[in-house]
Amino acid sequence: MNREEYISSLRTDMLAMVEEYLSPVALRYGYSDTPLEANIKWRPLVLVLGNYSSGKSTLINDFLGANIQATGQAPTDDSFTVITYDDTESENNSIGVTEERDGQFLLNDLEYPFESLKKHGQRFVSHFRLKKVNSPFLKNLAIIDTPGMLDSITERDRGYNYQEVIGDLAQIADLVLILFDPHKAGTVREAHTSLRDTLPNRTFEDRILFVLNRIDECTSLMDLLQVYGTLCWNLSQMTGRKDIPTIHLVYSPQAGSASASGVKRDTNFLYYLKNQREELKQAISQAPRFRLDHLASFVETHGERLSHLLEGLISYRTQLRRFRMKSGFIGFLVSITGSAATILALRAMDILPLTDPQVVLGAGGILALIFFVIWTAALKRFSESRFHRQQMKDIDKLTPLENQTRLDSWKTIRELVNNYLKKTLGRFPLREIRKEYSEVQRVFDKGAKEIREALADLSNIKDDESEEQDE
Ligand SMILES: Nc1nc2c(ncn2[C@@H]2O[C@H](COP(=O)(O)OP(=O)(O)O)[C@@H](O)[C@H]2O)c(=O)[nH]1
Ligand SMILES: [Mg+2]
Repeated sequence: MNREEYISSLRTDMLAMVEEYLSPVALRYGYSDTPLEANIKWRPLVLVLGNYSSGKSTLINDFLGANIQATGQAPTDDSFTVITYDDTESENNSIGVTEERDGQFLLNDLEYPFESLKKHGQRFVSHFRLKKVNSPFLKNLAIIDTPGMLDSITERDRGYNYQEVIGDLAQIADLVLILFDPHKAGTVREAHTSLRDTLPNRTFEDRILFVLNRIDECTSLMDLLQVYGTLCWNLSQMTGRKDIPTIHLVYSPQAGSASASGVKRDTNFLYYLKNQREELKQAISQAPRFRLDHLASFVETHGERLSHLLEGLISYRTQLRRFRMKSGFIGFLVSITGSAATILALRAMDILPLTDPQVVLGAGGILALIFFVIWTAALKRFSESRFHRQQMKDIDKLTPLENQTRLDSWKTIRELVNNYLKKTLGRFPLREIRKEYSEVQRVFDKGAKEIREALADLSNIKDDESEEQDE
């Protein structure tokens, strides 16, 4: 089996697992409105973010090998454009747009993973579009070009919540490119905040590629170093970390020479940096591999949260059972004592001729039974609802929250547990939930582990192959 087939069969397995075990649970308890696999079933996806005129569209055109996206100094394009491969077109034709569709289509056609973005409203729909392009670069991945960030534009001007949109897109994407340019090195706080809030911690760093673009516009090596320094400083301010992520230094030779006229610059330093654009292209073409990483952490994250949710419900039911058993036992004792006391009292008062021990026993038994029935009815009516209220008040005590991971996952499902218990008043079948729990656990433990192992194997395959090529 070659690499591509291996990756694709792993993907199919993972999707089947999510579809069969995680999605039904997610839908039943309101964890998600759409089947979970809808987010991950499409092709590997690269999201390109950055300031306006940082060169996003120029870079994309460069990779595609044709002028597909409009470019220009002013904020030309205010749309989110999904650019994907057209399987129906032959590659012999010159590269170009073969089909265009609008946002309405893109959000409603279930082949695409964007259904969950419907919530952003009509203004967003009119700024969302699809382009099919017959470029070989898109064979294994799709790209999203985005409108630039503009500090001066508010949500009201845009008519939709930009931060939330890129947060949602970043969740679906396997790789996120963030572009800076020397003029505005480090003013993408907006993007960073929403990425930080939406991407899971453990994959956050791996999934982002930082790019300093248009470096040909630096006036000298010193100037470039200064820009680089500023960018690093801003990045560490945003990430709260001291180590600096890799920053790809790139520029577009065509765009560069077109704009260079008149200005005198010492761009000899570019000679040493000429390869970075190719490296970036290489890094992006790894998107299908990142897709597997993404899938593994997708399964881990949602598996963890869903099993936490079920754990909360199971804990409620187990405690309810314990409470019932305890009250039942007390009820039993109370009934025996009560009936014995009644019989003794009746005898002492000489009301009934209770002399025959068999009659005494029989009467005692019946009395005890009556007491017990009354007790149980009262229990159901009053003390169980008190138990329920108490549990709802102490809902955070349902499951142990011993570390940050547990606290984080609890935070995401606490409301759902609360709602479900409220809705059902705690009356739901324990056995069914136990079954769901063990299935989700299995996917979470085994599935995620398997795919991580497979990923390790995969990097071995790659090493071997490249060694062979080297020889
Ligand atoms: N000098 C130079 N200009 C560039 C480079 N990349 C893009 N440009 C120019 O910058 C302007 C904005 O580019 P565009 O791709 O539209 O930016 P976007 O708004 O981020 O999509 C255009 O006029 C491009 O020609 C580059 O690497 N060097
Ligand atoms: Mg653009």
